[in-house]
Amino acid sequence: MADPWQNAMDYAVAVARKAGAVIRHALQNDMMIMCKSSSVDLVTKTDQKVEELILSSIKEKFPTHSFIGEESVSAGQPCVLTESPTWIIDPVDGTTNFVHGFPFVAVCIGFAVSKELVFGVVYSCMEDKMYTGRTGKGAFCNGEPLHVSKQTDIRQCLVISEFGSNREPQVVSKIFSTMKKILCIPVHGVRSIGSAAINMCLVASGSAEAYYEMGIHCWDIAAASVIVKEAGGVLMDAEGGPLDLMSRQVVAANNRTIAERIAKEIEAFPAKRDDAPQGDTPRN
Ligand code: LIP
Repeated sequence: MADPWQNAMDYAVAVARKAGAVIRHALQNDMMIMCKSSSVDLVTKTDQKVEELILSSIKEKFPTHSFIGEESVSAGQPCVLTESPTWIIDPVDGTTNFVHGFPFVAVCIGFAVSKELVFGVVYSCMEDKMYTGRTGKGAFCNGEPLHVSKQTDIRQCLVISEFGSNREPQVVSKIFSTMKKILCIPVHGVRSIGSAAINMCLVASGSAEAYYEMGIHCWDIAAASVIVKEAGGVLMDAEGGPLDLMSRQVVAANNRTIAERIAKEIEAFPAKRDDAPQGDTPRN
């Protein structure tokens, strides 16, 4: 059967490559850094420029589709996933890395139809790695198939997580307490790369067994979710239920045993859903 969205996915790959070139160029030049919810929640002119490039390119070809983009939502656009074909975009995943020249920065383009993710494109532009996943058709990095690790023993696992940008002491305590519990299982190690999407692609590649994060956003994880799933991995929320893109939490792992073991240790903290009305307080 013909694949109705292959054309859209090929286009997303081309747009992500173009966006990656803009990011690489910006790294060599001056970047204007700004703050969103706090002094550690960064955004740059490049984030905005790259989102604009991606949105205008896709809108030109698919004018009737819907869009959720990190910078558009930060500027007050709604963040709601409807039945309509919807592109979910993070122009620069790993903005703090980008600002510091820490070489893990990704362009993320996810695509959902009837609220189901259809494909995901994650371009790790400093490494020139193009990760793709198409529901039912596998996951790839630069054209090579991806497979998750076969490990089932949590004590033999490498786990990735992040510290996020919320510096409220109670939140930071929960992050450290969860990490401590996971380290002391003990697992082989815990890593922090600074890009949710690249973290998830590392799970899809079999380089790490699990990634979890609380406080994450839908645009950070939508595209990479397809890649993890298509590489044979699983996704869930911190209670072991199905992943809800808007819920601000994710556990991605090579299999259910490892995902559930990680989820068991997570001390969740409240975070406003992505699809909740925004109000006056900026998102973190
Ligand atoms: C970032 C993530 C990172 C996470 C941060 C933030 P951004 O995305 O990829 O892993 O810890 O909270 O969401 O803001 O660079 O697109």
